Amino acid sequence: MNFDDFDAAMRTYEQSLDQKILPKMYIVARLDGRGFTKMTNEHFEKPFDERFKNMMVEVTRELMKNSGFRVIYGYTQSDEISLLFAPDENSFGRKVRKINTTLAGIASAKASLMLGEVVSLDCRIAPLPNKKLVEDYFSWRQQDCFRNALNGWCYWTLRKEGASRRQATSILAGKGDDFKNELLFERGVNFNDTPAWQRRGVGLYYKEIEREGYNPKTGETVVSKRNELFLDEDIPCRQKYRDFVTTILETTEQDKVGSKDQPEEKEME
Ligand SMILES: Nc1nc2c(ncn2[C@@H]2O[C@H](COP(=O)(O)OP(=O)(O)O)[C@@H](O)[C@H]2O)c(=O)[nH]1
Ligand SMILES: [Mg+2]
Repeated sequence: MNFDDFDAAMRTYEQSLDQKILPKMYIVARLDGRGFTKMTNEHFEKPFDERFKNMMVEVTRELMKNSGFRVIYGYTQSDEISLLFAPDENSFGRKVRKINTTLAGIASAKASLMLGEVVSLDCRIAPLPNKKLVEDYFSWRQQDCFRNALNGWCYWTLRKEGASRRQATSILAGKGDDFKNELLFERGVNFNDTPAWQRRGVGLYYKEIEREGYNPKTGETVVSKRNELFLDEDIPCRQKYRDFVTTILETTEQDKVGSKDQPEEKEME
């Protein structure tokens, strides 16, 4: 068999598990730290550490700016990151394998460099058929954030009071939000006053920002508009969060329509 035939025959096996995300499906990728319970216990304050959150923000930023995929919204809470792709993102023919491995590789490398030890994040994709499900997805992750934050605050408050792992877990088992809020309140913590990033997570998206610059040729100060990645540590919740996510998606879709009509505006981006 000549090499070309051999090559084609072998590639058939390699490509036998390849899947592509169907056209028109919205793509959301979620990365999650592997074994981060152990790693965070060793290096970070419990239940929350601003340094850990800042690290996850920097990993999100790296994925949004340097992965080669057009990501229009990044959301991070706890040890996870969700990325919403631009609807017309067709890189690598929307191959699941390429998206997962590229994103997991970049996130793992960035987090390892920041921590100074090898850590990894996995990646999975949710292809979502409509905007309502994109809203549902992000609302779901935000509700997960809220529940984990409330539970984490209770658990570590009890542990710091002297409760064992087992005792703290059994006190909280099967209890609702009211019980947990009350438990904290009795100990002088108003859960609603804890930082918003802990209860809601944080978002990153592009925003038009005006920058003042100096033109050395004319000696004038000029104002230019630039699309910059903006970190929002006070994102809304519930229905307002759903509307916020849809606005980001619809703005991207409208921009695309606008840029076809006015090609000169596209150059400004
Ligand atoms: N100490 C600390 N731990 C955190 C922080 N944010 C998230 N974590 C932990 O990260 C872990 C994430 O959960 P999960 O992905 O299910 O655990 P994994 O399978 O060990 O990665 C939980 O144990 C959280 O308590 C933080 O700010 N500080
Ligand atoms: Mg994890």
